Amino acid sequence: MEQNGLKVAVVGATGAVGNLMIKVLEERNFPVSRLKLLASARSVGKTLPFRGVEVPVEELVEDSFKDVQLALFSAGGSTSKKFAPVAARAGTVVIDNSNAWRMDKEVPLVVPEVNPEAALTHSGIIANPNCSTIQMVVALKPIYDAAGIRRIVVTTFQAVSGTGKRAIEELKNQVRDIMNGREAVREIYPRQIAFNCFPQIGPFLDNGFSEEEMKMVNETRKIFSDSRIRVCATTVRIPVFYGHSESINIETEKPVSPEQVRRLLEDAPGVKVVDDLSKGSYPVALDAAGRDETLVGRIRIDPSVENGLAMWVVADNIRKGAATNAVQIAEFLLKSKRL
Ligand code: 25A
Ligand code: L14
Repeated sequence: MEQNGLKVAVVGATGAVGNLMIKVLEERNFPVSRLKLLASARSVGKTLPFRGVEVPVEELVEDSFKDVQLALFSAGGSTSKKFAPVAARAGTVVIDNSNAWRMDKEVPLVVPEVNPEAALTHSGIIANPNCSTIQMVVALKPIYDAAGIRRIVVTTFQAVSGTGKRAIEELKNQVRDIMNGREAVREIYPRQIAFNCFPQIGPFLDNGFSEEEMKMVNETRKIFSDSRIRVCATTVRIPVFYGHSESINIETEKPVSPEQVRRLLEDAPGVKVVDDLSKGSYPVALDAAGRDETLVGRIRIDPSVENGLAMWVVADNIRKGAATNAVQIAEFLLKSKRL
């Protein structure tokens, strides 16, 4: 590890996202002088590899953050609620993947391709948005800037990895059990996930929407700093391991053609246009899995409204939707000499 790098902690290191954070720090050559891996007491005794060295997992406790300059959190909302302020008080910059701090007025909610400068206003904690929101705003930002967006209607098709390791196991086990004539066991999800899909991600709220759907509404407004943008989301769980897909319809302020949108997106950071129907090309979850770009295809006119556009947006929900976005925020802080 580099002498003059940063001392970095990953909280929730043994989880689906935490594990990938370690890998992304390695892949992107983030300057790390020492890596500290934190999880619950359950994981003490495990080690995880970083740059060819096995690093032991330590229990997360109040004084875990001494001398730690940067902490990437992905251990669930209640752990973040409790420990992110503890870390911030110790002088650590926290980039948090949970839902705990996203809508807090003091906490910036950052997607580097969309609102990087918001990160500079932090007072110790920066929030990473929800995976479904991130890929949507990455794809819509260039259109928002060029033509304005009044309204978004989005339906998601979400992979199980967003829920964590135990959900990945649940899909595997159910598929295996059903194919062997056994009954599927259900622990994490409200319905059988193997060979099924259901329109519920998180608990339902009094307004009839799920928590995940309202995250997409509120986070989009905060990231675009636009309280007037209207968003209606339906979030659906499908039996896919990695990669969220989204069907998105937007209403722009000024007219913009699918050709213009394709050109805008071809020049946009973090986006790859995969949209050539003559070759049968459009993006799918299996193509997005393991990559950091947001893939966009099926760009077409929505003839049901004035200035309507429809598109299909796919990304790896635990890379761009979580780990990669968090590391990119840290890279931006470094480049801005704020780390
Ligand atoms: O709903 P939330 O709160 O917003 O949660 C969102 C995320 O938190 C995790 C889960 O991710 C999910 O994506 N999570 C939710 N409920 C959990 C629970 N009861 C939970 N994690 C543990 N227990 P994940 O499972 O992919 O990774 C989560 C990471 O966070 C660490 N972590 C959890 N609680 C912590 C904590 N770290 C510090 N303090 C805490 N209080 C977690 O480490 C992991 O790194 P771990 O040591 O608890 O888990 C190591 C392995 O244990 C398995 N496991 C998970 N839950 C249980 C379990 N084993 C037995 N009993 C369980 N209830 C996991 O498979 C993991 O491999
Ligand atoms: O708010 O279960 O970041 O797929 C994103 C993934 C909530 C859970 C968040 C899932 C999580 C969701």
